[in-house]
Amino acid sequence: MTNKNIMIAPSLMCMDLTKFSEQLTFLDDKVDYYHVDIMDGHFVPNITLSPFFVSEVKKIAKKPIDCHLMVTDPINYIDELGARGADIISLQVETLDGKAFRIIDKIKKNGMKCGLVFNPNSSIELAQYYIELADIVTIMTVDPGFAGQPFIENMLLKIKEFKKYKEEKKLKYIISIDGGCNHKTFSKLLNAGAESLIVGSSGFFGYDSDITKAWKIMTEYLNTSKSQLN
Ligand code: S6P
Ligand code: MG
Repeated sequence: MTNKNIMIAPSLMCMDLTKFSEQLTFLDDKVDYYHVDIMDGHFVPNITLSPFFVSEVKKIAKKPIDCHLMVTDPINYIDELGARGADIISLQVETLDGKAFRIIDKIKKNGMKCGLVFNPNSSIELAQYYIELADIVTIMTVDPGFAGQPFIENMLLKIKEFKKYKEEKKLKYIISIDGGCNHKTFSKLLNAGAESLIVGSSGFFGYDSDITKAWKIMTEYLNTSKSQLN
């Protein structure tokens, strides 16, 4: 079954920070949740948003905030992000060997939901004993670390695999996609089984510097893709 009720999560590292308040106020009654990339310069060679940024978003946003942790040691971030208003913490599965259950438990004890993120070459088996604990599973369709990278077409097969696994095991996770979600990929992503799209610079924020226009352009593309679903 393909998904017409696709969720949208703007990637805030791609927003215009000179229009922080204006853009968040515009988005808040339209999006499903916010995606906040937190990097440490070790797990990926970049540094972007921070726990402080999360608390600034929280002053305006009513929609949930999902923090995508691209950090070597995620456990150090959980308490602070919880205190600053994060609603979901998404962990890279590559950072969890030997500590997955402890970290997920900590996230849930802080009253947050837990997401799991898979790098392009990480397979579902990496998390097979704890994936049932995930509320959201995010499939990276670019290597993590930077916005505006080319979409990896092979990931369409992986999305189908995660969809099949979810159905077979009767799991609850939402299938979310991070990287290159735009008019060139919307139809393919929806057909493969994507349920939530993280939209950044190659699509939404890149369509127009005026966020009202950018939103209109994106929703028109999305509506066309939905109407063409197999
Ligand atoms: C990448 C990061 C992403 C980007 C997003 C940008 O490491 O996890 O969340 O912000 O992919 O989207 P786009 O359209 O520029 O690829
Ligand atoms: Mg991300």
